[in-house]
Amino acid sequence: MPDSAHLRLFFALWPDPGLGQRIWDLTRGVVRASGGRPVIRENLHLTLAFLGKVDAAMLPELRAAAAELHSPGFEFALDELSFWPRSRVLVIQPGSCPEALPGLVEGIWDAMAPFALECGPGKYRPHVTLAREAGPLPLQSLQLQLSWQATEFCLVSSVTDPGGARYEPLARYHLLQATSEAGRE
Ligand code: 2AM
Repeated sequence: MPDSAHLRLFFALWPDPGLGQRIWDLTRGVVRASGGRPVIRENLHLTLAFLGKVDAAMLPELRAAAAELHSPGFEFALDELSFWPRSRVLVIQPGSCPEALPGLVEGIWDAMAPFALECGPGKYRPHVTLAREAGPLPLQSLQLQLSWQATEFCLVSSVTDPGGARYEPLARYHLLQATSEAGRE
């Protein structure tokens, strides 16, 4: 039965449609080869912080807390394909990432600290999940780099439909640009 009193929330970087399409196009071969269940193109994202089940009444305060963050934007490349055997997912991840990415994640968790949430910070491994219930693959690299210019992050609600997970962005937050004090939400 749907539980309207609670939301399943996470913060994420969401690719713009062009980047989402490039990730999709470049990874179809490897996704097929993995034998896994592909994540649909609209759902491709990079989670920053998974909050878990949250009392819906806390949403306004939680959004306001996130809007207080003043984190810089950054750029990174998704350039490593991996199979994670424990969760049986095929992922693409940055081989290296600027300090600003874990810095943003830390800032989000600091901002969430007053809310005593179900989930908290764990070991952070930035990745985009491409397929679930996948099988192992020989190590391989992508022919092209997927460059991601992170200029904003989102608060997203995860809804489980009969057809699978559906993600609804609830709020967007600008990351600061080097030349300007970016606006909020
Ligand atoms: P995944 O893609 O690696 O499965 C929405 O479910 C997003 O939150 C997904 O990106 C998912 O990561 C992540 N997620 C779900 N449950 C999680 C958990 N318990 N800890 C960390 N991230 C989680």
